[in-house]
Amino acid sequence: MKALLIIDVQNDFLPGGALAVPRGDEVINAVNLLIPQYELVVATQDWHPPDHGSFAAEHPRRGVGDVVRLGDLDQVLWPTHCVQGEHGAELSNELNHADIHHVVRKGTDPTVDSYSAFFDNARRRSTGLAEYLRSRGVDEVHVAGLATDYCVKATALDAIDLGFRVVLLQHAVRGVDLQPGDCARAIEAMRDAGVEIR
Ligand code: VGL
Ligand code: ZN
Repeated sequence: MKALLIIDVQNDFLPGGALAVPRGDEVINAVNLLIPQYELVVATQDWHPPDHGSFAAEHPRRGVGDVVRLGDLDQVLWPTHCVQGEHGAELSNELNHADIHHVVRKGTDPTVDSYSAFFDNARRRSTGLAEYLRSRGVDEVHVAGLATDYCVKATALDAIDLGFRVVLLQHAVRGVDLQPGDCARAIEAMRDAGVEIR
């Protein structure tokens, strides 16, 4: 049984948002066309407290794109985005919400970022998504959404580690490309790990 994972199609990652992914809006129509092809559809929401440690505003003398230490991990600093309860954190209202069965929220701990839908970046806590999927007989996940080089990549790699078959739906993802080539490298890393690029 396969499930569709729709990663972070939230206002702040779309044009006009705080952390707009270039051409991020192009995934909306692609995802809406995919949804009816799946019996189980899960969406994720990046869901940060206002003082999240990934926000440049929390680090005096540092700016967006700088890398700092957060806990024991390297952390890219982002503009303030996807703050819990704010418009930027809402799933796009152009998405077909009626057929999304479950929503996973991540990034709630201010001391660690959480790119993957399964675990925080330090792997201290699970979101419960793997258990949710397994309890419904899911053995294959198809990944779409934003951003290819961050949350999509982390989710696909964790899904492989957790033993799922994983397909990246290339036409339905877009990435940040902070450094040119990041998205291409992310796709190669997913392919090398055993993700089917489709
Ligand atoms: C994401 C950067 C910061 C993502 C989330 O959804 O890929 N990227 N927070
Ligand atoms: Zn975030």
